[in-house]
Amino acid sequence: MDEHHNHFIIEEDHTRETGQANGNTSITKSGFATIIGRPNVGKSTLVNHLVGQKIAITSAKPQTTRNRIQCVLTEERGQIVFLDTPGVQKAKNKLGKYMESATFGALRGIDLVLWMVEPDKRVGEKDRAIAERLARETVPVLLLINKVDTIPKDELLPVIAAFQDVLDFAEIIPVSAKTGEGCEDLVDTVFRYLPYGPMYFDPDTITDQPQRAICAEIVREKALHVLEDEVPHGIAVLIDKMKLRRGKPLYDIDATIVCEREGHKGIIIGKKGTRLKEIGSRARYEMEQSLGKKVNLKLWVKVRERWRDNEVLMKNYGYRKDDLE
Ligand SMILES: Nc1nc2c(ncn2[C@@H]2O[C@H](COP(=O)(O)OP(=O)(O)OP(=O)(O)O)[C@@H](O)[C@H]2O)c(=O)[nH]1
Ligand SMILES: [Mg+2]
Repeated sequence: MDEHHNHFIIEEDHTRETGQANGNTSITKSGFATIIGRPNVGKSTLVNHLVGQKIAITSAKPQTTRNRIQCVLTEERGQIVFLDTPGVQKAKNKLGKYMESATFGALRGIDLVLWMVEPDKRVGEKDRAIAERLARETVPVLLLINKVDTIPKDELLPVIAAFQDVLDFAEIIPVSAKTGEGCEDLVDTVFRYLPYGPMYFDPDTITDQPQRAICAEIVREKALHVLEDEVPHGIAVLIDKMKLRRGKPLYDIDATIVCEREGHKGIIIGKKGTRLKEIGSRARYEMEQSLGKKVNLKLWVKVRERWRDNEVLMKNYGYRKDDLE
């Protein structure tokens, strides 16, 4: 992030023309907007909707997102880089600490914070703690009241009033990441707050996530959907092999689901392997959508006790502290 930061300092007046090569002069805006909030409020659902592609996995279970994920929205008027982050929650292990760094580190060197909340007028302690943390930020904070499709219109004003009491917001925008309501307004507003400047990424870029990481996340998402209770929270997914078959539009992918206990392994596999099969067929379908090619997916399950407190294992599974710098 630091190099971007320098970039802002160099471009003091925040105006710069681009597109001069072909004689056209167009002025673009570009910058970074971090989405932060409690688990399960809909952060990842929103970024997927905004960039028009499923990049970040989502589920009805809290703590779905574990890494910081960049999703890029490019329009003629400029480029917004959204940073999706893990939901703010008390860390219970090293993975939790890692997730915390992924979230709060995403507040450095950015242009705008989008704080997402549920449409509930009782502002809980956890949201108050987030407000206190955000009060220290110098960049503008937009409040996104998500899931407005779940409440009657007349319940919105009391929610707005309640949150206005906890922080000084640049704007408050009601949205529904599910139906898309309010999202155009949101994008217009974000652009208003971004500085003028050239785009950071090629217009074709949608995310910083490598295809391998996306495939691993797809398997984890399907495990979250298929498995009950605490089991999916102890899961990591490793892509052991991902290879395009010679001369064929087909990927051979081997992936391992890592869990924390022998008992969990049995649950994941299920009677006669039915549950693992279910995870596999759902994951394969979505990988094919994402890769635009056929996929031959083989899934394995192994136990690594307390991997969430083991930095070496965490690194292997894609949770690398160095990547968060
Ligand atoms: N009705 C409704 N449901 C939504 C909306 N946005 C998200 N959801 C649902 O809320 C749940 C959580 O969504 P996620 O996008 O995974 O939430 P998150 O904030 O990324 O959660 P973490 O990654 O755990 O922090 C999912 O079941 C979504 O389908 C919305 O606008 N309306
Ligand atoms: Mg998420």
